[in-house]
Amino acid sequence: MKPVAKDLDALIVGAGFGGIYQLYRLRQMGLAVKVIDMASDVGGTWYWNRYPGAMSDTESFVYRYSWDKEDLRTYPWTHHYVRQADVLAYLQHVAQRHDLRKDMEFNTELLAADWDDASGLWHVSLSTGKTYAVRYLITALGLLSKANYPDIPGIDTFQGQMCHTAAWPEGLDVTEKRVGVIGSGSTGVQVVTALAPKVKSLASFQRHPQYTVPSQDRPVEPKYREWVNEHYDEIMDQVKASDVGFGFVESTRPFHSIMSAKERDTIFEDLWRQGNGFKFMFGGFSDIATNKEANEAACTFIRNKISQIVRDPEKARKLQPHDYYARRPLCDGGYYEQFNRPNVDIVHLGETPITRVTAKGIETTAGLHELDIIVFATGFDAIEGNYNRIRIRGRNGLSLKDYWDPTGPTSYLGVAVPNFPNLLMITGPQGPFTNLPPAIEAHVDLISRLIEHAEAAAAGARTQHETSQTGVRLSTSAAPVIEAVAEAEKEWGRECDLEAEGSLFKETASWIFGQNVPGKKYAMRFYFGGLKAFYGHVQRVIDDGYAGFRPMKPVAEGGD
Ligand code: FAD
Ligand code: NA7
Repeated sequence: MKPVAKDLDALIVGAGFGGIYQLYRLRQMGLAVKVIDMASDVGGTWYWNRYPGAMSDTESFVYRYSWDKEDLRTYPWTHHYVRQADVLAYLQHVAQRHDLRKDMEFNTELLAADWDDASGLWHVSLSTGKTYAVRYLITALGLLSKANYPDIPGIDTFQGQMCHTAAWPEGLDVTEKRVGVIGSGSTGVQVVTALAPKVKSLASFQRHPQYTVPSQDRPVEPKYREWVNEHYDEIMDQVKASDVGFGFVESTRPFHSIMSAKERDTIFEDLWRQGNGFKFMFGGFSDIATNKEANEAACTFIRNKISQIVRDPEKARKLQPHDYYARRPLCDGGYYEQFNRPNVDIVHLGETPITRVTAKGIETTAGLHELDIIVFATGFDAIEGNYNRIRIRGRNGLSLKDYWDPTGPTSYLGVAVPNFPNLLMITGPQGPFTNLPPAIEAHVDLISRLIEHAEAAAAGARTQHETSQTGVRLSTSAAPVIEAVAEAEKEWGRECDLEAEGSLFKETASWIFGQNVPGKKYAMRFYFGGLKAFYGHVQRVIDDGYAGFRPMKPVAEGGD
């Protein structure tokens, strides 16, 4: 039988932070690599999410790659937080600087991928009609790339304009418009804050109120930038040796080590003035996310702030959350303040649920809100949503969707899944829950080392073959294969469970555990052990000869 020809060493799907860096690394290894993305340019999240107010909630100095030291020190950023256009420009700049676009193909969606055991290749089908046979299929699909549209009766009858924040229509004019925003997560908070001063009226349709703290964004002083530049090595080392990787030192002080309520409030007040959601949650006390009393103290502090900021007591009441402060912590540029505008209202869907959308607007049990524009800030079918829309089949035709269906999405270290050889995921399920660029770098580094090791092992096997003088054709056992073993995946799942033990995040409904989309399974979708521990796990796996992966040492004919 004629052997199947390999078109590429690796196909990388996704041109965001993950795909860009992975291309850079594999190209340095001399492999033939291509990146595809269904977008028309690089950027990923920052290509798609162009809604007014879109910005990072990680501070600028650590929301970037750490591997290009010169660029780190010379690339400009004007504010303490980067806006969507800034991150997009940065990623475009990185692609340009390293001449990466020549190996990228845009407006191209991966539709299907089938593993072929005989050739040790993935056969992929693209929306352009092209097919490729590739050794490694690397998915850099992101955690949040499949938008979640709510299923509300009558939605198709609306005669105004509707849009999701992740697909904001270019040039949409909101001035003098009556706008309804559904959703008050990170995105809802940002878009409401940005739209409120511009529109005729804004109604925020809120299912769960949110705890959010100020970002305290401000322009960057030259002296601060100088300090950052001088300390960038230490900063990036600290990020990788921390839990959440947000560029501040996490507190080791338990809430109950401070007995005075006044002193505790002073700590919260100081954090509020410094800004940043992750810092507020993890920078003052060590146990806000695990100790119920500590959590409630933070909640009370924020609720009091809402009462102080929002002048209308009825609006303030509706905006006050009463569940745990245990979703991805948010920060904002003056969110609660917007509700002091006479043109901005809050609709508490817990009290007056949406009954339907009509031609004229959104109807709740309290009546009709007439609208010109409905904005869906309703988030994403996160993590496996990005994978399940692709038909991925591993060994013996097993589909990834079916493999994940009984338990929810699982993996080994967030990068590999048993039965799916040479499928390597960047930020796959059960990867670290942290600031993402350093987590992405950890995954890209592991994937690059795995490939390097597998290629070397296969080359060794081929050399053995050629010198054996048996005249036998090269067997598939000499094709590089990277595959997680089932027990390693299970053990990693147990590790993820263990790390989330006692976390209030587990008891609070959000996309992190899959509770934002009807029908999704509640499952452990992240590793909560922190970046330092994750880097440690990865290093141990490497030091133990890629423990948890099928042996990749040079093999003899027929064996593996
Ligand atoms: P993405 O940037 O999501 O890129 C994935 C790419 O894959 C997309 O371009 C998509 O088009 C492409 N793709 C998916 N499926 C296919 C397919 N089948 N075929 C072809 N292409 C495909 N994280 C932080 O750490 N800090 C923050 O402050 C922060 N702010 C955020 C704000 C918003 C509004 C959002 C939505 C996310 C934010 N995130 C933040 C998370 C953010 O997604 C990551 O930080 C980071 O940008 C992810 O990069 P990525 O390359 O892994 O994935
Ligand atoms: P999120 O955090 O999932 O927030 C989505 C919001 O939309 C949230 O308030 C949801 O309410 C609301 N929602 C979702 N479906 C509905 C329906 N059917 N009706 C009413 N309200 C609904 O997504 P974001 O885009 O804000 O943020 C995602 C991540 O991106 C964020 O963590 C950052 O990492 C950046 P709920 O609270 O579920 O009741």
